[in-house]
Amino acid sequence: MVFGSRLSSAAAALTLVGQASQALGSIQYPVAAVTADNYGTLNFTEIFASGPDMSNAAWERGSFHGLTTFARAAPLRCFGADADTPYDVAVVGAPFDTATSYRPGARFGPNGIRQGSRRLGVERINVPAKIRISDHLDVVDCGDVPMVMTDNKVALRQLELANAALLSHTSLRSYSGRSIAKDGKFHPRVLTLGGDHTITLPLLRGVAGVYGPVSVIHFDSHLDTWKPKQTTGGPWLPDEEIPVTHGSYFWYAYKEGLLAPNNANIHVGIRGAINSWQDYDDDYEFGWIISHAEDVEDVGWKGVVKKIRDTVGDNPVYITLDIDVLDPGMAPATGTPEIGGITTREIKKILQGLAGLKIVGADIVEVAPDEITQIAAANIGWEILALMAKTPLAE
Ligand SMILES: [Mn+2]
Repeated sequence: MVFGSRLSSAAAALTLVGQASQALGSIQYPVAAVTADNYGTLNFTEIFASGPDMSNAAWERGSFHGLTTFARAAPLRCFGADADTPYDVAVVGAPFDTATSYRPGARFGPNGIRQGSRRLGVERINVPAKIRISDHLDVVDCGDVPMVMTDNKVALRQLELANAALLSHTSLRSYSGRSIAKDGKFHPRVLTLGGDHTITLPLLRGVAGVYGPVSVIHFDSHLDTWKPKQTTGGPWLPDEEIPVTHGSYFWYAYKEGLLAPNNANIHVGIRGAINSWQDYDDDYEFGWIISHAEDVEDVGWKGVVKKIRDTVGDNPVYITLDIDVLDPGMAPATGTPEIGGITTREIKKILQGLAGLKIVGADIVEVAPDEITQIAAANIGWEILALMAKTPLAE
């Protein structure tokens, strides 16, 4: 009997589909009017000339259709035909995960984060931050940097060159006052979507090249200042020749002089296990202050914000955020998850508390995406763009 009733409802459904097809068949479509622009985006302007706004601009910004760029930013061929088009912020993907120590998958991070950003928009209002990013910044999405998976040195060099190319431009907008860049020009900012955390090393080389050593605000459950590890047995390599990983890139950054001196760099959300207290001594020696995840409980987000601001002062600031700073209940899809993390509501409050700092660049890393994690990462990216919008890069 059950089988029989299924058959009859299937037959009814077929009839409805048939009627719908007939109805659609009576509509006259001026198909010849559909054109594609340089991005391959369909242009319905002529069809809907007197109807709803279906121009390219609206088409690209749909929340579930059109091109998937970060927060509906305009797509730009930043390394090709549009290389001379000015912008204020370039969002770019770094699909790289071959220097991770545990779970890979962050090569899928950039497009996962873009997917997670579809209900956001650079033209939408961030209510608690009281800002519309597009009122202050022209944000573009450059797509992803090609990074080979067969040789990490080559891959990281590819990213370094691409990042330097973006940073070398003059930004669309300028600010009153003197630029904080070494060459006195106003440069665009780059928000990089990772990728495992190793990518931060070539990205720091880029901003340090433009601004000099930067104060880093590092959101993570791990220190990432580990000295390069020798393999057992000889012959020993010089430290500089040991391949960089997602846990040692800050050691290289310190050795290369990319970090602001006098312990003006801060880790936030730290809680990972260590092998020896020597790791903490080394970390301090390499220029860092630590705020543990428990601080959010002990001194509240305001206390954490105060500690961050006291540490970085008026320096140029680079933000790097490992999604594992969040609790795995809110961001499970990451390389090295640690329980007892910060909540999405807390990270928003902390980031909003950094308004006015001179944010010269940022990255979000270690997203080996699932839907929950990519939505969290996307919202964090949107908050960082709002911060940039509140941050003139002038003295
Ligand atoms: Mn990390």
